[in-house]
Amino acid sequence: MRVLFLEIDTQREWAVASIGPAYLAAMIRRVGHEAQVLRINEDAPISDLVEAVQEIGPDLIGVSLTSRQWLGARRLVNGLRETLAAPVPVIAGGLHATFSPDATLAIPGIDYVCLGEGENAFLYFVEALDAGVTITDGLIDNIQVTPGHEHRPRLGPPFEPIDDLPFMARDMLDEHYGVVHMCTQRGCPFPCTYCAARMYDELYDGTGGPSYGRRRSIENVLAELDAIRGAGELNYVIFLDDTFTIHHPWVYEFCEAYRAHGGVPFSLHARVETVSEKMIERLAAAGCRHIVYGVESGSERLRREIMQRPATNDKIARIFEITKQAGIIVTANYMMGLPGETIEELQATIDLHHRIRPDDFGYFVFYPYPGTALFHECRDKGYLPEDYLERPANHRRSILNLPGVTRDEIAAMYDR
Ligand code: B12
Ligand code: SF4
Repeated sequence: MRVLFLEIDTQREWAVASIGPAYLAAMIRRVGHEAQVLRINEDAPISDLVEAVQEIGPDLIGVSLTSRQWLGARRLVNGLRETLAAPVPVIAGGLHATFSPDATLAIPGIDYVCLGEGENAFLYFVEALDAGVTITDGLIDNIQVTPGHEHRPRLGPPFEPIDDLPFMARDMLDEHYGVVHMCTQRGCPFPCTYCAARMYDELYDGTGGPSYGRRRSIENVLAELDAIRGAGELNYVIFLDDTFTIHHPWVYEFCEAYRAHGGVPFSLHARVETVSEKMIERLAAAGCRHIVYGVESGSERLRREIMQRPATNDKIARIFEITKQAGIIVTANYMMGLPGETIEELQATIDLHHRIRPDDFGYFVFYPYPGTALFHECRDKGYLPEDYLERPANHRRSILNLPGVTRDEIAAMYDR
């Protein structure tokens, strides 16, 4: 089978495309299928897509969806289906498709949805299509064909052992100058109420089977780095893991082994509660040059009561200090416009920012991602507009009707 993955670029083209397809491509290539990726902007003319698809001639199209990509994907896939004389089957997967499967399947042009982890499901699916089998609901774990709760598929167990996953197909990403992206784990054990990433953990918790959260062995991670080095340049590693600094014995052992293995500079994401002075020292010695922390808000109340992130401002300030002293560049990520947030609390975020003085920061207006606890709260309390799926998710403009702050107030604070 010749499989084409569509990468829908939204406001900007990210340096790395979706990671999921890079794993899926590696998985199906192992048994002889072909895979490639086509990047297309959400606003591209349909004719560009049609032309490219006709040239490539895929037997199957796969599209990985975040909530940001969903509207663009809908337009493009829909247009493709209307234009092509001989339709190519299309399957969608990823976090948005997993938590909005019915809306995704309702798009004319999307024929199948993959819920949850994709490696096994996609392999069986491709093999079945290749064998000429008609895919129906219930035939393949994780694969849904017809919209509706009653058609929800059984979830197969997460792929085990995780070390047996093939390394990502790096030609599916957009890596240059030896700057590479790595995943050492799947899942995150924390309960942040706004986070879509952790919802896979919860999805699999409900199956009674093995948990989604697991980590590769250090040898396996180093073997992937060796393979990259063997194939070209390796100058910087960006660890994409949600929270790299969990499982402390693993992290300490990794720091030793990584340093002994060449210690290429690297960056990672962390939560302040998961690091200590000792850990920062070890990470710095191993080559860590940059840490991104989720600070989210300057209001301890909001973090504790609404976000389930109980760290204090003092703790955050201390960890920022330690990180900077270790010579590590530090980025803070913030959110604004959460349910229950007041104008004073928005101001508290700016105040905390001035106190911790990160080297860099990212700031995003809160968007309620389907599946999350705050999505349900916003829907139940009437903050979520009926047509939320029709409204683009973007960084600046809230889609919510909140009681405490208006959209304009949030946008003004965003601009400040
Ligand atoms: C790395 C990363 C990025 C990278 C790469 C993006 C990507 N989609 O992989 C970059 C830097 C580009 C990025 C950007 C952004 N990201 Co980001 N990112 C992540 C992160 C931390 C890890 C993703 C990852 O490596 N996963 C590992 C792979 C193996 O898992 P996976 O993607 O789920 O794929 C598996 C299955 O979903 C399935 N699958 C996936 N695609 C497909 C397709 C088919 C056809 C099939 C069959 C199956 C399938 O099979 C895969 C293998 O098991 C996740 C958090 C997370 N843990 O998911 C957030 C996350 C995906 N990002 C998120 C967001 C919001 C953003 C941004 C908007 C930034 C921001 N403001 O927060 C932008 C928007 C990007 C976009 N184009 O839409 C949200 C998305 C929530 C949602 N419902 O949409 C997440 C979940 C984090 C969160 N806030 O909760 N991100
Ligand atoms: S720590 Fe980060 S990845 Fe984990 S649940 Fe919270 S926001 Fe999500």
